[in-house]
Amino acid sequence: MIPARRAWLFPDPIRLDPAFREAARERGLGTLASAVLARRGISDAGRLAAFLGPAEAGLNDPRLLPDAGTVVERLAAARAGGERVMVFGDFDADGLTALAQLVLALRRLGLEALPYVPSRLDEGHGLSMASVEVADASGVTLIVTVDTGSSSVAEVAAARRRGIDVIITDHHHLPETLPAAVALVNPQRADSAYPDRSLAGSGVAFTVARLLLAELEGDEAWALGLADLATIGTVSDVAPVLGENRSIARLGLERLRSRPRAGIAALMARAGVRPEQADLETVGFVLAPRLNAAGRVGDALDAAALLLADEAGEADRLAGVLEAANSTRRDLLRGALAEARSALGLGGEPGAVAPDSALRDGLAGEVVVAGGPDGPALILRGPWPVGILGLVAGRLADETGRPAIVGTVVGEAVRASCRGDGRLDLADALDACDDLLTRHGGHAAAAGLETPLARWDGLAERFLAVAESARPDDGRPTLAVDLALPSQYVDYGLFRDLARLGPCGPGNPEPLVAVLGLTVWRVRAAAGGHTQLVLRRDRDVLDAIAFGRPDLAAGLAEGERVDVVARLSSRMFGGLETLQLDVRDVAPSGSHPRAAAVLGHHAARLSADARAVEERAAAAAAGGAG
Ligand SMILES: [Mn+2]
Repeated sequence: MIPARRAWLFPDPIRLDPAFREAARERGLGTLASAVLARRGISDAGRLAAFLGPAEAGLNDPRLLPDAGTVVERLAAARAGGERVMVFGDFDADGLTALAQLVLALRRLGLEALPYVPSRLDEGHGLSMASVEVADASGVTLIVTVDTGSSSVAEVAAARRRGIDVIITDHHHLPETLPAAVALVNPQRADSAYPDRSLAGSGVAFTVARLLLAELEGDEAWALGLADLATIGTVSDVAPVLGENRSIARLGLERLRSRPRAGIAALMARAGVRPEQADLETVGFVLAPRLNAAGRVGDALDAAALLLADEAGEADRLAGVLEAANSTRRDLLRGALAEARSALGLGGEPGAVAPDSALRDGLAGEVVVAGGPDGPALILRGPWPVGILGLVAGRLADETGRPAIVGTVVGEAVRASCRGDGRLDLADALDACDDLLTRHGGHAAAAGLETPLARWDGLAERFLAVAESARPDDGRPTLAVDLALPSQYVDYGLFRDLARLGPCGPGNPEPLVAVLGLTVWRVRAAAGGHTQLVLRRDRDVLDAIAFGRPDLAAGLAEGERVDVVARLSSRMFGGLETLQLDVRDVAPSGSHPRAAAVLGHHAARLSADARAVEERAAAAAAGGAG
């Protein structure tokens, strides 16, 4: 018998608002799927209508953006005066897709728009002094930032001194002192009347493009065609696919599938993805990593050029450059992970290779680990490029269920990326280390920091203490369950209902169902390290597949009683669509107290029903006799 690999988090009971329940029924959505939606904040009739209605209806009025009027006026003046405008992006996929959208929108308005992407290593985040100098030398009189700039007080002041206006469009947290920009379009502003605060940088750029096209060209519909780019940035930035972001994703996927722009089509072709099958996983695992790879190990400007390309030959050439950057990134990551795992005593992955020294870019040195292997957090630094630190930290955190800080030495300092375990709030934890840091930023799940090399050990010690105080009793990674049901309640109707929650992605994950009270009927290893299962319930069986779980084939015996957590999926079998469980974890049936409670409750109700039937039969018999 195999114990659960993860700590299953069962959903709290929820009472559905009667009007909401009624609205769901009218739209043909069952109670179980309605409960999942309600737990995700779609809990009244109005929100349900927006969720299930047409995608466009879920977009907000762009004129509600802070400083919307000023933005329109300033760009109208720029167009009238034939000004040259620089669009300053960021080097990640959110910044690059935001940049492409605004460049395309400004060009559509007849403006001359120059894209500028800073270097991750030399310029870092925020509007850079180097870009202000380039703007000045190129006769630019207006800079529009995307996905960055809210903290760039000195750089905006420097631009002003040179007679260059700056419009900031961004979604990052605002500092106390704001830059003296002409406009600061950031839904995070305390005085923002914009209804949605979860837009990514590319979502803000999309909304600004809608604003400008509507107000200056009377053609907002054209701007809606940028939704594919906004979708890539939104997913890449792990912004929740709910609310306006979900509407953007629905519009964007439609565009990606039906008429992908040249650069995206070329990227998908090289990755072997058919456009009509694109979903948010394609966006998150195929498109975003390739765009990011340019900024990590190459030149992010190549990715910007790819997004702006309108000719297939040029798009294909640039897609090749990004494909190569992506495989370099993959090799670097594999090597760094092998080194990190071995230094941490986690055991290596078979086939992992040490990174090619040519890829090291002059980096040398050994891996330094702080704290023991069983500590509350993993803290290490090694000879790795800045661009892959976040990827290494993310993998280590995923694999071990512990927060991870992964750094590299840059000059006299250590730069590091931090990824959380879903429990410890990294922003709070780093605040507690503030006096040891040169700078830090980020949010609960992901953050970055820089500290003088001499303070690294002190930082590690402090962070471990903070993490220790927040350490969970159960060290296993968690698995959030959306519904817990006796297996009899799982059917094709539930699968269809849950499919209406899509598109799924960060913040709106694929619903997971704890299917309780099954018997292993058949179990066999499948090619590629998977396990195929046939699970029996009362009257019939369910097909199931557990990807990446070869251990189940060896560890489960036929006849064993199990509970599984699974995503409901369907597959074609003999010309028929049948339900299949995409199994994420398996546990002995009833081993989780909540699973036992659900099964016990169900059994009690069944026996109460049986008793009622018996009593009715007895009463009928008695009546017949009397
Ligand atoms: Mn962003």
